[in-house]
Amino acid sequence: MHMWERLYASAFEKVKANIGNVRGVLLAYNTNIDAIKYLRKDDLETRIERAGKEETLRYSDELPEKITSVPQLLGSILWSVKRGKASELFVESCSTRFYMKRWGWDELRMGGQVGIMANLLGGVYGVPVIVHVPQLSRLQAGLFKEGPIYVPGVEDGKLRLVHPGDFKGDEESCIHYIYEFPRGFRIFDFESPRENRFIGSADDYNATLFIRDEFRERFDEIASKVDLAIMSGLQALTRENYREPFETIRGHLEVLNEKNIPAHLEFAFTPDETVRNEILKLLPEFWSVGLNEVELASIMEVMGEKGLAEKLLAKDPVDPIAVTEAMLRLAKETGVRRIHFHTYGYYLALTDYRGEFVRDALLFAALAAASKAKLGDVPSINEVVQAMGVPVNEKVKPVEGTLAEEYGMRGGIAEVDNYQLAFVPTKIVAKPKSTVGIGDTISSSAFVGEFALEVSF
Ligand code: 8BR
Ligand code: 8BR
Ligand code: GLC
Repeated sequence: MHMWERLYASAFEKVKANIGNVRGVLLAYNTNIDAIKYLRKDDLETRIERAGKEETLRYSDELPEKITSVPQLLGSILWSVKRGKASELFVESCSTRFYMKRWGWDELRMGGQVGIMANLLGGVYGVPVIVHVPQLSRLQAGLFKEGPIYVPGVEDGKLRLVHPGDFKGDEESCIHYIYEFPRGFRIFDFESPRENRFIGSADDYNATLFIRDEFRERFDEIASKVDLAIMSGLQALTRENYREPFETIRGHLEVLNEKNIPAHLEFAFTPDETVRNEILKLLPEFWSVGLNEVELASIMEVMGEKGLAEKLLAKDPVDPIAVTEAMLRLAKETGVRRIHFHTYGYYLALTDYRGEFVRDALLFAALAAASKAKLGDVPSINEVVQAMGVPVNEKVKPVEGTLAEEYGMRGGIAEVDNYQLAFVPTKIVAKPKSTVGIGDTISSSAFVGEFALEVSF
């Protein structure tokens, strides 16, 4: 059998056997509802004509900062389609929110890094999770899977953990409208080079990183129930509003570090450069960080590494030497102990510790990602096994060759500048159902999978 197929099979068995060792994972901060609409050419064209084609097309050249009108919404969708690139903007105007609501959706799905990871870790892997849900409406509660998924509440001065479905109360719904399009989607003279989505978020809580009282007042108690933490949701903050949430997060990280609880930051594209810089300053408090090529390039930019940033975006598949150099720069600058990079076709992890379990956790994550791409959701651990049938991406052969030549990599593991570099070629689903949330699936499976294997040693 092909070496990678063998490694895939054994990694899956090992992670599956050990994932139950994890006592609990804290997930904070962003949870929302994703209303997914699969775009149709005729429908979109008619809407653009009606809203005013000329004005709409202007926004397809340059994204607005936020959405305050229907032409801005439709133009931003076109911006994504034209480039095959993801983008996410806050929708401020009520009339545009109402327009999106009437336009409708094909599917309601759990959204936000926290929500997606909660359903995967708690609902599929059976790992207990405590989740931060800024607003828990009945609609939001209904999207949580069964399983050891908990939200904290305070009753008679006591902290109580309940499944979101048992939460008494009905708060607001934070809805993100996800407009998905396939590779080759044609509209007017444009054709999308790859599948992707545009997100318009009608959400007044996650965008400003609203943090619930239970998490402000009882964080110590909450943290004492977990082994690991994953944080995300800092991406929509701006230079005007980041200060207060950052202070709270810094406090949370202090508590986690005092208790020796490794915290992972799931990076997401952060358009505001000031906020990106502040995240960089916060990274030394994290054990681990997860990101893709666009996100790594955006960090290299604020670190003054423009040349590296350009190299990261120049080739497909992404040049692994540029990635490794960028990861080394980031690790040395911040002291973060683990950097997990994912891109279309392969993942890399740079760690200041060694062991095959790092690579094995990446392999497990790639199976979960293929399942998520194929079905839009990971329904059960059995579906993760099914992904074993998806072929390993042949296009990354040269990537593996380059790593072997440059760093003497063998079996996906090399030693680089006193760090371990782990590599895996991923399985790519030819016709994915949707693209949203695959990154979260990859990062959480790898981080928690790695810990499960490590503690079993
Ligand atoms: P991928 O689809 O390959 O991930 O790259 C598309 C990238 O577009 C996203 O990763 C993200 O970096 C970027 N993006 C997002 Br999301 N929002 C954006 C925005 N408001 N402006 C410009 N780029 C954005
Ligand atoms: P981000 O949204 O954070 O960029 O994560 C997306 C990741 O999903 C990519 O890095 C890639 O590894 C993975 N992915 C994509 Br996009 N399409 C996939 C597919 N069809 N099959 C498997 N993985 C995919
Ligand atoms: C962002 C979006 C959310 C989506 C998630 C997927 O957090 O706001 O709607 O579910 O990304 O990664």
